[in-house]
Amino acid sequence: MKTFKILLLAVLFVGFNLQAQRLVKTINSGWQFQLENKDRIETANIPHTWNSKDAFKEGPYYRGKGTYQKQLFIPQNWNERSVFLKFEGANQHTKVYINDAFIGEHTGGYTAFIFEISQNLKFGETNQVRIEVDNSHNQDIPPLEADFNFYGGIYRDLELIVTGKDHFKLEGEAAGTMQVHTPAVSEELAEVNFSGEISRSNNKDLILEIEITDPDGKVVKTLAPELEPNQSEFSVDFEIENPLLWSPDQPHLYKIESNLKDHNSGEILDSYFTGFGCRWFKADPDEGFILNGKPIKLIGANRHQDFENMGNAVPNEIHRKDYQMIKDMGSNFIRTAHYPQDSDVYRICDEIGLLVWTEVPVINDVTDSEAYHENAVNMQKEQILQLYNHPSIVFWGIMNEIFIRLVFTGDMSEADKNAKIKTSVELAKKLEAATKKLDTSRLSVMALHENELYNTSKIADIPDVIGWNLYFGWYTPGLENLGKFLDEQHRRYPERPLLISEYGPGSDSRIQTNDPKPWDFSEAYQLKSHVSYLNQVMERDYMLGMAAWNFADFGSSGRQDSRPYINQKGLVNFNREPKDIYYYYKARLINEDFVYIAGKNFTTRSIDQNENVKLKVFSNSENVRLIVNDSIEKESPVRDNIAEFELDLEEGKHSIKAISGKVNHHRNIEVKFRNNLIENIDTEPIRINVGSHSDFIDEETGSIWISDQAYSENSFGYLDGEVYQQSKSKFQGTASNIKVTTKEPLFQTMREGLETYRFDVLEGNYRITLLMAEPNRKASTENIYNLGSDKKDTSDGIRSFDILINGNLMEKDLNLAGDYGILQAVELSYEINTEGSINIQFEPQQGKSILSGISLEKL
Ligand code: GCB
Repeated sequence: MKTFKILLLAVLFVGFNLQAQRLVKTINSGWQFQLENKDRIETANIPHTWNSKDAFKEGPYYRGKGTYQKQLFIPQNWNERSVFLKFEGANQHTKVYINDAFIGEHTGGYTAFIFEISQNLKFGETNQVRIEVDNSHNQDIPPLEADFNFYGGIYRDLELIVTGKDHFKLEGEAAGTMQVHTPAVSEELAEVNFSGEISRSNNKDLILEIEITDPDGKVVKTLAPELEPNQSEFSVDFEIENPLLWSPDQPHLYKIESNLKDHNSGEILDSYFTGFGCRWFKADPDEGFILNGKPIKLIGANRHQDFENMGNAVPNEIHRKDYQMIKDMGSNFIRTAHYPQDSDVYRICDEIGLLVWTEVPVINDVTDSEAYHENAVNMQKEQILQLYNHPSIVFWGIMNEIFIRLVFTGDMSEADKNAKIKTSVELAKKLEAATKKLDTSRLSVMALHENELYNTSKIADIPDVIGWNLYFGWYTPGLENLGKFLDEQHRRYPERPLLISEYGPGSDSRIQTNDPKPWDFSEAYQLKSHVSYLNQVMERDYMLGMAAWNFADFGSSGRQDSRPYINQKGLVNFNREPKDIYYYYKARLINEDFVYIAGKNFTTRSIDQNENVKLKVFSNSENVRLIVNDSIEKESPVRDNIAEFELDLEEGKHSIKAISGKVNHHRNIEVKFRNNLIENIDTEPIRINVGSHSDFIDEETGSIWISDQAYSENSFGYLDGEVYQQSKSKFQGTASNIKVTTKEPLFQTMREGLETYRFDVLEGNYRITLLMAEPNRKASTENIYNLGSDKKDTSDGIRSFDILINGNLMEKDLNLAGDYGILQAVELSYEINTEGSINIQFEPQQGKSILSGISLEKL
């Protein structure tokens, strides 16, 4: 009984509070979800997408309509209040119905939107909410196409907001228009303006109370501007003396809390809360980015919002974790490519100190329709109004690589090209104008791909700042060409502030080598490329900075890299497990002592007996000391934050400790001599990544498929053939997904025209497994990101060969394409008995033989 009374009191108390303040609550759980034309109804919790799985399978992922339904009980006493439904984001066209009445719709997948639903609710009763979301391709809605997935669904929080009938305006451009401006900021004084709109229900006498707190939580100002009866807009100016400035190092945040009260009863009708910061900045074409009067090189990454197995429906904790990881890496800059992200993201960047470039998803291509242009401009308006108060945001992005589709469409007529260019330039001007109309305090920016058309069309003259997405050493040759390109742009356009908005190669933590090459997807090549880019940007004062592409691997259903359907340019994996490169950035950027022995996934080294073990240690001190097996000491100087070591190690396990400054890092590595692999075959099979200079580490079994080698006596290797290179492709091997395997890279690299592979083993019983896949993909690909892939390989590609082992015919006329299909993983195992060495022979009947891997196991 006593408990009951306490409960009742608690309920009454909460009830009273609800009456008195703005109530914001999520209604994420327990929706009945159904895809159009499907019978199945499932219970779904928001954040939700219907594409978290099918975007990672062969063929197009589902783009269409999904319906969410739910019964919602609305308390009786809300009939005196205003009730809103707020979507933080749903992709990409949304319609809302309450009790079967149409409430409203919204176009665009990346900004928030809000509907007042009070007039359609039954109070004290259960209401039926139905939401239809559609992610079908629509020529009038950006983005039209891109190298990321357009996962459909209500993938960000869904909220109910309840206010008094008189309230701060929420309807309209989503999330209201309460803005904090800082028109003039210096170390001595910040001039601040706070303005907003009030929706009034009748002629109630209202009071507005505003309280400003400083970063230490101390109230520094209280204001109570007079409100005339019927006054629906307000604007107050105030000053902060000696403001604590906002910067990535010291992200000082002030806060504003405002309450709207009934003059007669004193009841709070609505409340609004926002943070803001005091800082000033500019982009200088010669001196780079200047924040609060001091130059700051912007260094950081781009970030997509999806996550392994979740698609874009990620909880807020993941947003926080990502940005914290980016911050911990030493970054001060982030680009939320290619669209506005969850509202929490910007709050987090304000709090932890990251400067932000946020952009609208106008990417790759445009449509010359009024509706498309209007939707694009609306997205920019919504983005700016919704995010205006965040001090972290310094750039509003208006377009990304808008000519890439045009450049890569071979058969477009000159007239069509010119029309495309014209409409793109017009849209850029509209976006620029819309941006400046809403915000003159920030910089507009556009990201370009490496093509002269942006200059000749003059589209690059429109925004304040230009970001180049540059992939030298990847899509175009030569890492060292970066600096030349930048200098040339700077010379030709001396008034244009420049930054690098994207750079970086793909990498796969399963692929390890000491001899990195472009397009081998090794972590070593990723390191080489990032070091070179960092060096070239750091030595150019005029460069504002750089953002790596990408913080994390992300879903891209059209991609055929070494992990299918994933863009692998991340500094961390899709599940945020760091790659080595993440630690390199730490060494390069953070201020505290840092040391890291590279090669997290390269701990077994299969080398020749006379070869040294090559080790790289990332550090931010001048020297690194290495202690090997608790005794031997070595020291190396640090260059570009890397100390390199060559260790003469015996076969077996070794403990390595690197010491730099006050910190150390430990790693165990194991050395295996290739010459002894044959001798040790009793205990361990030999596995070879045929046709590759890299080791492949199988994540699932832990097995290592070592890089290929030429045959030498008492050892093993190929006698002939050559490394397979798909015509016109930059990829090592084939730039295609290999089906029915998780060891794609092993099958993608191969040796062609091989006639003999030999193992000088002792007599005994063995199992030989041959791995192969037919790489000749005749179907053309339309995907511009699989650049240089074998688009026009029309050769009939027939290949058939016999396989003999020690003279015994194992396969007759093996035709991989015919027998298994192209790009299909094929494993063939044979048990044999031998008196001495093993000769595997490939006798071509038609075309050339092909081989991707061999394992040899003693039985
Ligand atoms: C770009 C695009 C980005 C792609 C990236 C890539 O330039 O802006 O969306 O993901 O290249 O990896 O090709």
